[in-house]
Amino acid sequence: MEGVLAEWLPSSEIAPQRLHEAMRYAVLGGGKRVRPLLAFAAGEVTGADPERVQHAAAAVELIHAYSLVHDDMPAMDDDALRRGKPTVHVEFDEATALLVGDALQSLAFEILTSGPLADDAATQLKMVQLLAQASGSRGMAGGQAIDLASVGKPLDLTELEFMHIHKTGALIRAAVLLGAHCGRGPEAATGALDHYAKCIGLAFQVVDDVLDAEAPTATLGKTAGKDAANNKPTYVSLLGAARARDLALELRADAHAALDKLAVPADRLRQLADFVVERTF
Ligand code: GRG
Repeated sequence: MEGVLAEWLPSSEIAPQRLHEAMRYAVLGGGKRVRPLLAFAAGEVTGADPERVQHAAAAVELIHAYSLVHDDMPAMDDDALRRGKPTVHVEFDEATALLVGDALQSLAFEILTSGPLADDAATQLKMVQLLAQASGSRGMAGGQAIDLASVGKPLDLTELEFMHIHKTGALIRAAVLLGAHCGRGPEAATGALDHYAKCIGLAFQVVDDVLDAEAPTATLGKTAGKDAANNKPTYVSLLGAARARDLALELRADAHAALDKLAVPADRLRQLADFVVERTF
């Protein structure tokens, strides 16, 4: 994955050098790469060629990287540390950080349309639509808007879940579905994979809230304790850490149960659900 991303990102020796350098800084050498791993694991279920999946996975990871760059900016979460290093607007400047996000988003769609990634053009068109919807105002960007509007407000569990299904869950779901669409007959597996993806997308966020409250900055590679400092509603503020962890375990059990409906074992997807709830960073 690192090699694929490094290859798609323009060289920092090509003009505009500073923008390209900042794009590479934002994407390379950090991050758990959970979304690409999910795309590869879902692709296994539909017998997808990894040579195809790697490009779909790169597209999703670039959208994710763009979202982190913009989220860290002063107008949003205003953070100075990401993936263990200074955030893009701190290392470069705000205008560059804005452009990095813009350019990474465009590059994601360039990658998704640069060669055959599915058995037929209609399926690939569906993949482009899936990623566009997952990133847009009815997906991640919409979730972020709700998040920004909810600071200091007492959301209930349903409202919190709605926000996170969009902000975090939509792109995780897209990673799973895009990987699956690189293979044969993805629609046969889509229902079960969709349910799996929704469960782990939410579990990912529940665990993120617990880690923000409990893990040290050095382990996370980003500033810990920000949710409480910013008076943000989270699963920990609503349920307490112990019940939030129980919820993550319930969501994992639901995710595993969804995989049981598939015609193939899907071991890697199972392991990734485990990683999502057991991770410490
Ligand atoms: C700016 C349009 C726009 C959206 C931002 C994803 C997001 C929306 C903001 C990130 C803020 C945040 C902490 C969200 C919680 C879950 C999450 C996406 C955490 C970061 O993802 P990881 O842990 O990061 O997969 P790495 O660095 O490992 O890739």
